[in-house]
Amino acid sequence: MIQPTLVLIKPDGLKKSLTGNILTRLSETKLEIVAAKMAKVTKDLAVKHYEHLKGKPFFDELIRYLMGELHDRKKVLAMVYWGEDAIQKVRELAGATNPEEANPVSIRGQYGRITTKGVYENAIHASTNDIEAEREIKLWFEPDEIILDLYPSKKATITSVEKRVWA
Ligand code: DAT
Ligand code: MG
Repeated sequence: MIQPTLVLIKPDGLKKSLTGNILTRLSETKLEIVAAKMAKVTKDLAVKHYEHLKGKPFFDELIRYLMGELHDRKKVLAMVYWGEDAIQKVRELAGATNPEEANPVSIRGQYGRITTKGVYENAIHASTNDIEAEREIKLWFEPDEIILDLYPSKKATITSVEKRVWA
């Protein structure tokens, strides 16, 4: 099945200069990158991204981790990979959630660690299924930031929106 998946290189991956290595590993999949940007992660975005983990003992620390507060890198590299079995291919390369249980040659097995506060710092996020991928892609990207029309979109006239423009 041809499908998209959301990939994030999380702040620990950026801080450890792993971007190139991780992108090289992901290129083994021969999937296409159809969207990419460096994104500042607000608390609201981090909480929405990990909303399925609300209530877990590590939740607050996980939000701080995704916001870059543990790594002095307040950003993530957000990308949409697209192609045949994209979700499973990227998950396989990423490895298990717990870096200690991940295959040692997977990205998380190679680069992940468990912090003293108990959060799995595992360098990369990858969607687990189609429903999650759609929710996450729509959370991180606007339709015009993606090269393909992945999901139905509509034209909207937005008035009185305040935003920064070049001075
Ligand atoms: P995944 O990122 O493999 O999809 P998830 O969605 O269950 O896993 O969890 C999101 C992140 O939360 C995960 O990448 C690391 C952290 N995490 C999950 N379970 C954890 C646990 N039991 N202890 C510490 N951190 C955990
Ligand atoms: Mg997940």
